[in-house]
Amino acid sequence: MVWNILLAILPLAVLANVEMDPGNHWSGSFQAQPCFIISAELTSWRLHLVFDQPVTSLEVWRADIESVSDDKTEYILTNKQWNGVEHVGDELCIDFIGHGDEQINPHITAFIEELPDGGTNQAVTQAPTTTRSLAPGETYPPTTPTTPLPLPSGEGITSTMTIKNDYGSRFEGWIDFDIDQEFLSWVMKIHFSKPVSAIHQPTHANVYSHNADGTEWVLVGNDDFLHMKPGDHMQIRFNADLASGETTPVEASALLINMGHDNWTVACPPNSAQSKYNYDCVLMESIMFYEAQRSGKLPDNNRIPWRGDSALDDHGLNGEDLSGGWYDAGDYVKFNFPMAWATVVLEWGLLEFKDAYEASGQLDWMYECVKWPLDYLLKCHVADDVLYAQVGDGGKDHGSWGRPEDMTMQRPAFKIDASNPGSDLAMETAAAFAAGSMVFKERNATYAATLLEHAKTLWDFAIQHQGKYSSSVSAAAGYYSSFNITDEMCWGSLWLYKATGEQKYLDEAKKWFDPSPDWGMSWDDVIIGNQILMYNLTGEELYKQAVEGTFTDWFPGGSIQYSPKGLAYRLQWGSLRYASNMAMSALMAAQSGIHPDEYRHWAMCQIHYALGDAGHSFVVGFGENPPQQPHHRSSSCPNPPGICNMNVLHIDVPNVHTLYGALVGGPDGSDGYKDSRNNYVNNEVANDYNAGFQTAVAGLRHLLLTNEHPEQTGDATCPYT
Ligand SMILES: *[C@@H]1O[C@H](CO)[C@@H](O)[C@H](O)[C@H]1NC(C)=O
Ligand SMILES: *[C@@H]1O[C@H](CO)[C@@H](O)[C@H](O)[C@H]1NC(C)=O
Ligand SMILES: *[C@@H]1O[C@H](CO)[C@@H](O)[C@H](O)[C@H]1NC(C)=O
Ligand SMILES: *[C@@H]1O[C@H](CO)[C@@H](O)[C@H](O)[C@H]1NC(C)=O
Ligand SMILES: [Ca+2]
Repeated sequence: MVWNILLAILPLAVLANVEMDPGNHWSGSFQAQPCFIISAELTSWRLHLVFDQPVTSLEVWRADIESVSDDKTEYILTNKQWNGVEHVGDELCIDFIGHGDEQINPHITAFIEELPDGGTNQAVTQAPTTTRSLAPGETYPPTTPTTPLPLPSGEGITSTMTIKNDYGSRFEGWIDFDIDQEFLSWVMKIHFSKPVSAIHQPTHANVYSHNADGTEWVLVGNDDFLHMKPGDHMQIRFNADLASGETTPVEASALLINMGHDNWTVACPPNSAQSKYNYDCVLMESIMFYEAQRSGKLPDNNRIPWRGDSALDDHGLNGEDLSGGWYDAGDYVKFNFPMAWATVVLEWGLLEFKDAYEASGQLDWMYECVKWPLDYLLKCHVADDVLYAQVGDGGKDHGSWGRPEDMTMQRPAFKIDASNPGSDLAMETAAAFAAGSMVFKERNATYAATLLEHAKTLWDFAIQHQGKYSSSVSAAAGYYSSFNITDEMCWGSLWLYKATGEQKYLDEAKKWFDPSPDWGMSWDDVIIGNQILMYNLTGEELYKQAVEGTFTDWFPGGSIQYSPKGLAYRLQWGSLRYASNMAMSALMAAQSGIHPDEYRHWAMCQIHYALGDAGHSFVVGFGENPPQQPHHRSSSCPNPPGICNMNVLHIDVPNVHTLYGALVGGPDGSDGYKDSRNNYVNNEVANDYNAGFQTAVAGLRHLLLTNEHPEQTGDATCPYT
């Protein structure tokens, strides 16, 4: 059912009026969605809904109900934690369902206290529309295509229709279901004994499609019964017209199909090396995690059955094609800074530990893994000194929950250029290209040459126009604000030097080199990476001392806190990411002969903590008792066309699809961890979380091949002391 919303405002009116079309309500209930264009910066808000008749209860998901007037004509809603901050120009839409004691169709006025004049409404300039504007990221089925799309045939619950009112050529039917399993979103197939030409206003559902003769109809459940448990009962009521010339009696049988099940599983390759953890499996799954993050047109060999093409229309300010790349984390913004960083770190692993990818059977997949972001980053480099930095708006994106394939929100693109520089981003991207040119040198020389060419021009751009990208791209500042360009200036130059051997790059790197102990390797901090590369490329003792200084600080006895079970705990947000990045760095340092036994042993313990040493796995789909509810939109969504919206975030059920290979954020400093989807501090996943982790696992796999793994050479006891 599409429902109409009519939004009107008088020229001098101070309130946004939201009027309901009579088609938008059913017995005792109605739906509405006021939308506001934000005209002042907000950090929190209170939304008033004023009705001209009592509304006995209200269901709302994107706000909390703070208070209700005694006569139930005014509700005050307050923001959720995640949508309190709204910027000028943002659109804020709040869906709700109201219930009354009887037939109800109220006139509604909505205003936000903090906005001048209560807020004006974007839709005021539009004529009344026949479809409601969707909440960002939310989708509704198209209007009744005549050929039903293929649906998962799966078993379901069957029932038959009872005719409650018989009008001859028209009837009111009720269908009851006793729920015997946990449902997350559903579709219903109804088979009528005579052709039906229309179904009107089904309760709790929308008409999705029907076959040509009108004997098979498909309804898609709406929010009302999104989540059901064994013992629940659901009744669907609707009016239907029989095809012309037909009259009752008519019978119908119905099948209710749970869209919240996905039986897809991936089998691990055998643990041929017989190590404590099956690294081959982790490598395979981690690469699959990156495949699940893909934006754009998916290739024919896509291995993630629940992902499809998405965001094909991503484009730059002059229409440049910016489709492709990876979605950042549990969301759908493409943040190039961490994306480029993750690409370099994965490439570094492929360069250094290629034998590991080969032995695990993942080498071809790994080349495709790094080529995916490289192809996108090349598209972003539209001119020598113009580089796109981001596609998508963090505020809009994070305020919605749904599938990327269904996204309807605007996805603006942001760039850096000579007058709005970003040397950190340009250098990180140059590093990704330079490392990529080495990765692809033998496999595809043309591609490698293209990458190197772009690396060089970006490096020039970064040198000539210095500045922080997040000062130029405010859209990125709230999410991936850059602290300091110094380290990326060195890092980009070192990768250019490694790729070309040209002295000018090494000279430049030395200007920016920082020998102090690194806070912790991450998308914004590559100081330890510089120390390792600098030592490896020059062999000079002072750089080795810098590496040692960093690890002295990180090893037990240094300044880093350790959890009781031995995790080097840097920060609450993504604790495993810092530990894994430093483990990766320690393995790289060991490759250059810096305390190989100790560094490898320490690194192994950090990685094994994530793989299961802490009592369970922190890698989705891997090992013992892994996370089931990563904070990740696409894997949490029911199968289409089942609805997926913000409610899914808060329902305590496992993600519908297994996000194989994703490393979740990790525990707190006392090894505490809660596997909950709305726990984005400990249970989000991200491209940058997996990169150092995957490279470290490749490093450990490499060591097994060269007989240098701690399990082979000596002490493999964890925690490391
Ligand atoms: C999926 O799994 C459920 C529960 O384990 C099972 O009943 C059903 O037959 C499976 N469906 C398919 C299509 O394999
Ligand atoms: C090399 O890469 C380019 C760019 O992706 C591609 O078009 C071409 O087919 C590749 N060539 C080979 C031999 O794989
Ligand atoms: C950036 O880092 C360098 C050393 O790496 C330091 O000298 C400089 O003060 C830092 N700048 C800021 C703004 O923190
Ligand atoms: C640099 O790293 C390579 C491995 O990539 C290693 O073979 C070489 O010995 C290292 N050089 C130094 C000076 O550590
Ligand atoms: Ca930095």
